Amino acid sequence: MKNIFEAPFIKEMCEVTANMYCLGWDERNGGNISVMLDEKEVGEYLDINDVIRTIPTGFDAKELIGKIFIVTGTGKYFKNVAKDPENNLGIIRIAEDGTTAELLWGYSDGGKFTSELPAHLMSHTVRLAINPENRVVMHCHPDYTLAMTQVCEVDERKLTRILWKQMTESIVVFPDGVGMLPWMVCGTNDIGIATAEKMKQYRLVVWTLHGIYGAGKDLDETFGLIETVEKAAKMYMLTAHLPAVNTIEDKDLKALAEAFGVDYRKDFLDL
Ligand code: 2HA
Ligand code: ZN
Repeated sequence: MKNIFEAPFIKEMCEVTANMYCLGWDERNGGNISVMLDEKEVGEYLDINDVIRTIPTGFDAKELIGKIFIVTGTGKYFKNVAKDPENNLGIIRIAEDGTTAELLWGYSDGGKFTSELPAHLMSHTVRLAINPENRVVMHCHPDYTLAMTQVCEVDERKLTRILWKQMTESIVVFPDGVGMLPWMVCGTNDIGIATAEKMKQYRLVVWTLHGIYGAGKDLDETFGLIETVEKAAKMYMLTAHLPAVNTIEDKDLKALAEAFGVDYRKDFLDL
């Protein structure tokens, strides 16, 4: 058996949580990440038949039965993941009943997965149906994205248009736009269902006065999506109170999307 602390999936989780903490996106126990792992790869580091304990998830994830995920722990701090991955992370498999998680590694102090597991697993299910390569769901609390939700209406067309117009990269990176939910109680099946519903159209979903969800094929892609939204939100919050002298017009957004060959939300432009 190989040393699990050397496994790429553990090292990447340590790196990404440290980066997110340093960017200020994950204060205290804020944020959570889940990554679907390849059973064969996990089997090089763990006896996947050895279940440490079982933990009810509180909902039915029948489309994900048998799938293995590495998930950040509830109440755990991103700041601490790299120095103690075995306590702050867990590797779980969705059991045959669809409603139980089998712990294969981690949560070593008796803990469990993030309270946002419903939003994660429901989002995985939806994104996998759209793109079988999807592996990652990531949630965090980036400053400017959050600030924007204080001053922008809960209107994803309006939000996306503002973000697209802040900088050239935006429409190229997230041509599918950004979904937006009104403020809701977090950690519930309801917010999980609402997020997954948005994930049918978007890889990015903003939670008003809370944070953002991103989904992608790997940690880099997902982090990059959120990073680009946050950069655009920052440009907006730095300049919204000043007269805009130079702006990207709708015809420019169309030209950009066409130049980069991205399939964008045409109904989000006024042409
Ligand atoms: O895990 O961010 O949304 C802490 C949170 C809850
Ligand atoms: Zn949160």
